[in-house]
Amino acid sequence: EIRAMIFDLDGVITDTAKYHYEAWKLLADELGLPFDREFNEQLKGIDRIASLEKILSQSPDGGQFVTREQKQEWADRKNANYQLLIERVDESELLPGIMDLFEDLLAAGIPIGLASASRNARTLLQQLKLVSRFDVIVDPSSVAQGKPAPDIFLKAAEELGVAPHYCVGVEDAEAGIQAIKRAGMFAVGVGDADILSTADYIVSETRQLSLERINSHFFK
Ligand code: B16
Ligand code: MG
Repeated sequence: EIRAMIFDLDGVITDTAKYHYEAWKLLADELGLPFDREFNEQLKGIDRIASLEKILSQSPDGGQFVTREQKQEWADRKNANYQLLIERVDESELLPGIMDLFEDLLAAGIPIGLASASRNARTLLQQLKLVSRFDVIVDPSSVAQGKPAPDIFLKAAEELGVAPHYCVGVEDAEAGIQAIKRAGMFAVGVGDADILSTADYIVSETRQLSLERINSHFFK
């Protein structure tokens, strides 16, 4: 049976992908680099510096001569853009169905973990008034490798004290589904079935998430 559920943040609990997009777009424009919504898809679930490196790889020299200090400065600039954009996020930006799912998990006694790559995750949960709902919030800077490596999901399971095969991971990004599968967990994908094809169960929108339905697919 399901003994824990571990959630991604951006794209699952709230739609911050649009703010990440705008913040990167501002930086990319300043640097004269191409960047559009399609390219932004590749950055979902990917940490800040790795995202920057993907954007820089679009420059004529592939960004190979950019120093580590310069990368840090640009990444900081993107984050400053992002923090301004998320300043006014509140409970109204919680994605549909999430609160109901949390209520059902609470009623069923199933603990909830957060496995977000975002260093802004705790701030966002505070603004969404959700911090107390989580039994565990993994600090992404505490794990060696970002998604698609399984580290952050494994850390969440360990902190919850639940073996991975009793855990369900919920993700909107391809890299995130890979991380869940590599952790040996049941993967629920939210979004495009073609992109998330390796998930064990896929819904197109958060409003379709229900504990009952996930349960009926769990390692079926
Ligand atoms: P930050 P998730 C990820 O969050 C985002 O999907 C990704 O686009 C972002 O670059 C990453 O967090 C790092 O975020 O710059 O705020 O530390 O989907 O894993 O919740
Ligand atoms: Mg995500």
